Amino acid sequence: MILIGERINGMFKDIKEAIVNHDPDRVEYWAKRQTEQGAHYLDINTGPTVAPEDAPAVMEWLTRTAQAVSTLPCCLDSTNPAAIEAGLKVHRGKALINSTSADQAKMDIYIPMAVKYGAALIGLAMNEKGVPKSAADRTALAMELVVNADAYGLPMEDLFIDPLALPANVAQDHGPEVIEALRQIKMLADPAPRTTLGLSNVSQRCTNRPLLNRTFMVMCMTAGLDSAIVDVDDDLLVDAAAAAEILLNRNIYCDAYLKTFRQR
Ligand code: THG
Repeated sequence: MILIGERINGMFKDIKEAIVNHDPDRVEYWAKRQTEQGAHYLDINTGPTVAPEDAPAVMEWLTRTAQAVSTLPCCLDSTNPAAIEAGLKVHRGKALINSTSADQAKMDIYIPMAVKYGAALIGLAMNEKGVPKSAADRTALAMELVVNADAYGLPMEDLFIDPLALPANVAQDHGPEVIEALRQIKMLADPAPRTTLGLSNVSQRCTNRPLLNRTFMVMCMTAGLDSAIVDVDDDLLVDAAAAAEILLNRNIYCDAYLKTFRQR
């Protein structure tokens, strides 16, 4: 299970303040902390309050600051192509672009960008009409992403399809559709594209968030979830990912599986 640490995001108050004050402390703290906790990528998102014209410089600063104290690659998370490219230009290693939708105009920007920089790319199962409800409609958009990735020469293992988790308190009926979409997406091509989710979406404004996050993660892993943007500060969530990998026979059993999962 590929864990993408969600914490370097201007949606969180401490990161928002770090950006405003140009103070690297909290960015460095979360880069180090998430690395120790077992993350494989650091999500980097400038957040909702940075002006579009400032987003490229902020993305560049966050990426440089995080990679100065962590060897992990970044998941560059923005709806602004200029911000993504600014991050890619200073990124060390193989980045993960987050994200394109299945709109043709967006795919025509982001897929060639991923190929040019040797980056992987998250493709969202949504388009200009929004997020579809049914698993079949999510999978149809996933197929658009697969076809376009193939046409532009992006390897399938570099395409991460996100069927989009929505909050259980307002979109409870989407939960089973996401799980079924994951199953279907893994059958779209051989080799199959990879899959991902913004896991914490599922529990926004819900009570007992960590319980919902952990439970949904394990359910989704059974259906073919390969990676997710998660709260790696939740030890029980990271442990559940390790345990699920053993039980799904995705990893060789050893008595120290919790420890070895975190060290990988
Ligand atoms: N798919 C993809 N990328 C994504 C998402 C997705 N990136 C952003 C988001 N969704 C995933 N990251 C988060 C990060 C934080 C939260 C949810 C998802 C979160 N934040 C608290 C909240 O909103 O209540 C903030 C709490 C605080 O301010 O302290 O839940 O789906 N590809």
